[in-house]
Amino acid sequence: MSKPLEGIKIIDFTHVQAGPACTQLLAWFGADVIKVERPGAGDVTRSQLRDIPGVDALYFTMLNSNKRSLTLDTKTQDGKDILTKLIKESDVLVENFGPGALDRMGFTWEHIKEINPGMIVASVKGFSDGHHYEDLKVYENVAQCAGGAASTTGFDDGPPTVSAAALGDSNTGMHLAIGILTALRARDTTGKGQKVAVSMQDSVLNLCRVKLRDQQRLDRVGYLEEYPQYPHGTFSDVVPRGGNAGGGGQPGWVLKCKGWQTDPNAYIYFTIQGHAWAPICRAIGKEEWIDDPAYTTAQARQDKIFDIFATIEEWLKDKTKFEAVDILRKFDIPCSPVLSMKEIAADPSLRASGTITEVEHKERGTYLTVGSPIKFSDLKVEIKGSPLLGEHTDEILAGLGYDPQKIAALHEQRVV
Ligand code: CAO
Repeated sequence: MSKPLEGIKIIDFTHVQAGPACTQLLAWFGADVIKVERPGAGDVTRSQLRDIPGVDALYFTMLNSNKRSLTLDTKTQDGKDILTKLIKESDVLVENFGPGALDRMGFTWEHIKEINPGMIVASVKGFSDGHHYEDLKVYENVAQCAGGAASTTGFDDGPPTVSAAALGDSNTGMHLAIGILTALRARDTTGKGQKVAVSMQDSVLNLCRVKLRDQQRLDRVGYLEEYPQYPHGTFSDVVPRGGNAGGGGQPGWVLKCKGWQTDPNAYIYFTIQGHAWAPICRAIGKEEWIDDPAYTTAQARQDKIFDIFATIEEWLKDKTKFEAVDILRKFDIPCSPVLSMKEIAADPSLRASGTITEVEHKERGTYLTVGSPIKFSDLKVEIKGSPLLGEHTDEILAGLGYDPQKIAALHEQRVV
């Protein structure tokens, strides 16, 4: 089966997580992604957090599948010549170097455009161009703090908290992938490439837009009724940390189940949907609440929402999280067990859908990774192992017209 992005050639100058997550996605969908890495070392994640000595770390393998690897020292003249040849025949260059690094290498946007007017240059930076922090290097948690996620995550009596989800890294990579596909579509009609830039701060903020909604509501009315601080606590003039509150119009919380004393994940997330109040009362054996005016409306329930959650926890006391969800699903109640990574790794449904998948790697054997979360009716996304450092250097150079003697000399001089 041919893949939709077949024929698109991408120079992948990315490292760590934000950029690699973007190019990996495009490689899954058929693009020829050439990962350019420094000879000898490569992407720092090859050696970070290793679990097997001398073998590419999972950090690398899980973000660089389906790519080819070319080693190249782009600070040498030969390296610059090779990169220039590659730019001439590629469609996209993706990079997430520190600010200004590509320019310092001699490959400014103006210069790349001269080499190939159809080229799309896609960049991830911590902050957007012209921002007062534009010179800063940025990692995941820095972005979560700058994008409004940390100040609004965690509990009211605790410090700002970062999420385990890669809101700054992989999320920014996903935004960049959308930008690249949009620029490719534009090029189909104009024939011209363009620069696509995504900042990690902006991408985090894009996912935190409901918190900006809340800031404006707070400014206007002085309280936020869906937060645990309402109505018994106090609000300042900034959006508070909402703990595990639902955040939308449906109150929710993480509730203890049987075994919570010893199992850190013996919990469910329970949502009280307004129109599902009667089924909830039936499910937990509190039929008397169905028509009690003290409980019938969401507004009436608000000041006792934590007493209601405590009653549900009492009902959950003798049920595991899985048993509880099996009962609640029959009442159409939005809920889920809190799943550990161990449970997710073994989940038969995630295996069947390919969202959790086993991949072969030349040196490490089989490992688990997260497959495509995007499912297509006409494309089966096949996840292949990540390349070894420089695995495809010779074939890529040969494709650019270098003969075996020249390739050997480039190795000798450590250009590749
Ligand atoms: N050949 C020669 N030189 C190379 C090279 C190659 N193949 N690949 C990279 N380099 C050079 C760069 O040109 C740069 O050189 P100068 O600074 O001398 O011009 C140098 O390597 C360092 O690059 P860097 O600034 O990207 O690397 P760093 O480890 O200091 O910083 C990071 C890492 C992630 C903080 C920074 O790249 C960054 O802020 N990137 C943008 C934001 C981002 O994507 N962050 C998310 C990372 S995922 O958590």
